Amino acid sequence: MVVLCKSRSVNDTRRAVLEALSDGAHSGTDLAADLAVSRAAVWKHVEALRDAGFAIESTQAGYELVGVPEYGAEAVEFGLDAPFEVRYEERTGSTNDVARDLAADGESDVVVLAEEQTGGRGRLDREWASPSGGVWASILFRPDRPPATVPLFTLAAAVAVTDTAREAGVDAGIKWPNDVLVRTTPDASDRQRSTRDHLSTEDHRSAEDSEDVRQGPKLAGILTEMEGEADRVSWVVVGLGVNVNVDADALPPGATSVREQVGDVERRAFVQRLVERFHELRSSPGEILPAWRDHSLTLGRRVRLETVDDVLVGTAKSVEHPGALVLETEDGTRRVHAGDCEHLRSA
Ligand code: BT5
Repeated sequence: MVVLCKSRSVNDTRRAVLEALSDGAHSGTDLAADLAVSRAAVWKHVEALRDAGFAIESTQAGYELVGVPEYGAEAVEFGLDAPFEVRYEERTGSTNDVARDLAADGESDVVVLAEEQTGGRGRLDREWASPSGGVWASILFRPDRPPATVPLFTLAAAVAVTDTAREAGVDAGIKWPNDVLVRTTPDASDRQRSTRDHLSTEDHRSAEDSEDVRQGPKLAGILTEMEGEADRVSWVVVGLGVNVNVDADALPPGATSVREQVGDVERRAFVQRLVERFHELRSSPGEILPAWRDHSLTLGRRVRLETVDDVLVGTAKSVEHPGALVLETEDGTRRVHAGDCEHLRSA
């Protein structure tokens, strides 16, 4: 019988060294024996980890891990309870583009992070401001599903962002389909009005529409891209942009950040939680819609929906698989699969 044995990559060994050190001090000799590599190789991996920002002391008991870097690929991978490899770029055009290139190279289950994006994209090629301090992340995976179900992953990402933001103390909720907003109170109406005053004429859509926009500032957005055939997805990239440790001044009008709402948080833990929650949801798709409905700021609201060829005003009644919004309008029930949604003051 031939046994095929996949050899361990450098990265796998580095991860194994780190994992061992997280349990306490280990001598170079023990690590070498446990991982079936030479002592020189262990030393090289320890040096590489130090270069990546891990504080590893050489004590009498052996190597001891005493500090983890604030952010970066190794930092986020360390202790991540989800099966993803993490890549990190200090500065890149768009993490979605990096992830798409990785997909073209046949890779999967990778999270691409960037400190800063110079060409961050929203839907319909809109600009996405991505200054240093935010969480700009793209998750690449290959679900064994038909392309028509992919919008469900966008909803899952919005749920994951909302849960993570709430755990950080931000009162977040979801505006259909993919915006995470901070919930507003009546007191916030002045701020909203000023937000609206900042919107461009184009953004105002209908100047003659006298209904007030009633929605909180935007904390995060999601851009899902995919490639596939009629009955099977080849790859999906879910891009998540969350304004975390960012000054509101560095963002467009109408945006907010975790810093502005509750102060700075540990980005490493934030991304880990985000990716773990997304992984939980993609592994249990049946939970996505109920969680989305629970977190929705749109359901029950009067909304204006702008689709490719129509503008609809009505009450958002429900969201149906795989993410269509059911709208009650004066002309009856309409199901909308894609478009821009604005929350209006109740009629
Ligand atoms: C989105 O588009 O909300 C999707 C944003 C996805 C960004 C992530 S970051 C990681 C990955 N790499 C990328 O290149 N993209 C993804 P949309 O719904 O079209 O909203 C875009 C609009 O939001 C813009 O036209 C601005 O009005 C506003 N906006 C731009 N930057 C913002 C920011 N940082 N925070 C809040 N609003 C912003």
